[in-house]
Amino acid sequence: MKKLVFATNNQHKLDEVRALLKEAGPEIAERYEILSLDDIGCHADIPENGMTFADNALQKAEYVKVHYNLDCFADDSGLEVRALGMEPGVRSARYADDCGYSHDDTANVDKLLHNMANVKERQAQFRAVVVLLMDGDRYEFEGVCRGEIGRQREGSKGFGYDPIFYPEGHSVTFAEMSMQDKNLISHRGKAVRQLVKYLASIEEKIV
Ligand code: ITT
Repeated sequence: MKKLVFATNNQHKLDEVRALLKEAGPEIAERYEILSLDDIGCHADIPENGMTFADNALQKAEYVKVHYNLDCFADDSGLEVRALGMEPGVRSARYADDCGYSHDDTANVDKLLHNMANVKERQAQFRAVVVLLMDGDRYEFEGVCRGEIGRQREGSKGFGYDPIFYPEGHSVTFAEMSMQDKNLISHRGKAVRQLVKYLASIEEKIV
């Protein structure tokens, strides 16, 4: 079984990605073991100060590669709101902290709802960029999920901005959906399915 580290401190991301790999079928799930940062004894607050999602995902993956010499991947993601000039974007996790240090989902959602209070145009999208560093090569996969920002929180599942995000064509928020239903349409689901497809193609070459 090949070990692949997912360089994240976010347990929700880890759960979503493990579910996506499991759904991909036994030929993938039985060939790859997804390790968390905890599993490899990494408790660092990995720096992510890039200008783009791709920069940050690479920074996180490279940290693991450099310090642990293990094949790994990382996800950097966030919410882009059209009326706010695509903010909070790469600052999504630390939106409510002007200094950009603390990560507080409740404060982030409060700030976004406040900034959108008088805004009619509610279009937004989640974006996820996944960078894989494996066998000396680097690969990048991206997923976008369009939708709208609600006027109040609905639902209690998921994390981050899930309670205020209505994916296009749905009348419920991500926080009202099961993880499986969210994964079918989400930014991360789209990016990780490409990653899985790539991992499957390598196995096809080896077998
Ligand atoms: P790691 O860096 O350790 O992976 P993180 O939560 O800090 O975990 P990011 O730096 O990529 O992750 O920030 C992503 C933020 O964007 C996240 O904290 C949420 O606020 C928001 N976000 C991303 N994907 C989301 C999703 O599927 N649902 C809700 N909010 C999401």
